[in-house]
Amino acid sequence: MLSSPVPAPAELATPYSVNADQIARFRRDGFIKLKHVLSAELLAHYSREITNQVGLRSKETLPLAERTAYGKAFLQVMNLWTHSQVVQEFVFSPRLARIAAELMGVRGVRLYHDQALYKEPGGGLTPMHVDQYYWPLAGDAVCTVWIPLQATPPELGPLSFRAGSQRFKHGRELAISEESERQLQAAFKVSDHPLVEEPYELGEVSFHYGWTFHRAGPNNSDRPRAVMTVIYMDADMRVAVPANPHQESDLSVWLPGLKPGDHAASPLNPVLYPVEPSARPGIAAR
Ligand SMILES: O=C(O)CCC(=O)C(=O)O
Repeated sequence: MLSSPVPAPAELATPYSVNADQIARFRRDGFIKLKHVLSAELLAHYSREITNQVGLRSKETLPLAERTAYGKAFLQVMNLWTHSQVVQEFVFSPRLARIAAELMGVRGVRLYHDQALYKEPGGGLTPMHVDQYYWPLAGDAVCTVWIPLQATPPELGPLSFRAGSQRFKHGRELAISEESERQLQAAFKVSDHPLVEEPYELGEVSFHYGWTFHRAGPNNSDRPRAVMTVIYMDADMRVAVPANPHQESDLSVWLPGLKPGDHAASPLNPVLYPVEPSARPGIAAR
């Protein structure tokens, strides 16, 4: 097992202050971008291990040209924390989990799952979608932190959002596909949810609700767009009746052993804030 050669866990535990205005903007717009959340040194350290794990665990074998729109968008590798204690330190960061809890206004958050999303050079756009289409969760207090592991200018495909669209009901039933992009582009042309599409500085991250519509442009550069994400849910979240086959699959994989109505608290869903002793890095990764 690798151990961390830098005192990174201290930075990952230090609180980052979100003020009342930022909390209000997150709840109004359904997302927020926050600068200077993580240092360049810390990102460089964890990025090495995350990239290593993506290389080891990505199951993608097809050339870009032969993949679906979803497959062209990124290499997707999930729950890396269960494979690497170094990644576990990063994913279990109390600094990040506390921001999620404060933005959503819940007393604590659990992990739903993590995922690395690497958009390869020449990789396609990420079609517009909402994440909660995929999640069998009975509540809206779910959000994702999107953490670019390098500065992300427009040509790398930064994440963009439709402001306020967490209240937009049309298109929630669409899976990530060329069709979701086409239908939602048309729907948002006649809505008042402006597209917020901006680069990310190194150290800047965003948080978005599970119901906020978002997309990302293609990677028109010659280097990968490396991104790590962590999905947080209200620590009191309950499991919903799965609404589609994706949710049935998510229930068995990310909430193993649970059924509709249960507390969403399987061994894969530790409380990350407030920090529980069992959620501290140092427990054996599987
Ligand atoms: O990274 C991307 O291209 C898409 C990310 C996304 O959809 C998400 O994190 O919810």
